[in-house]
Amino acid sequence: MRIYYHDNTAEDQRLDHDSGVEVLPEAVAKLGVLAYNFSGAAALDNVNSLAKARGYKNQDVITISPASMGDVYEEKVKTFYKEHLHEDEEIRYVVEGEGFFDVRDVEDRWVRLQLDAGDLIILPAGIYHRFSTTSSDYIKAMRLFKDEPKWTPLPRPCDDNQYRVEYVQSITAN
Ligand code: KMT
Ligand code: NI
Repeated sequence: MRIYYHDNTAEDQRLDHDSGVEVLPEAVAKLGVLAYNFSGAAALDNVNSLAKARGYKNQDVITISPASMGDVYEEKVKTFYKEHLHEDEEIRYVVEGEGFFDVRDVEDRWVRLQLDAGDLIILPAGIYHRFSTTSSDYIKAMRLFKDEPKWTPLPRPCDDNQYRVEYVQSITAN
């Protein structure tokens, strides 16, 4: 996993957009974002233990690529890249391929987390974020959820949303 500030240029979202300024794991932890790497023989056991500990009983696997999605791929990729939040955690484990998760920091800058196979990310409820495939156009990811998936993306702005308000309080309190 690499973490850096996005360069904020508007070219193809699938490019690296690396500003050259690295962001430390501790800095993203302060945003409530948790990142892990589970690889090797025990990887799936580790993912399952984490899921269990957080009360996630269900999972599915999504493959995002032109081969698996056909004509709707381009459209889906654009949709994932629209800034939004959720009222629940978003947990993703990269099984194969790679992807970018961009999250807003306290100064509203985009922090980009480039995830590779074995990387797992937990985004807290209420954080503004977006997702993109990379120039490889391929990711296979496990999505963990409790009962019914609550993945409805609420587009920015939704600053008065209760989960947003609580999230902002949680990161400004420390
Ligand atoms: C999301 O919510 O943006 C996604 O699920 C993206 C695909 S999972 C790598
Ligand atoms: Ni999301």
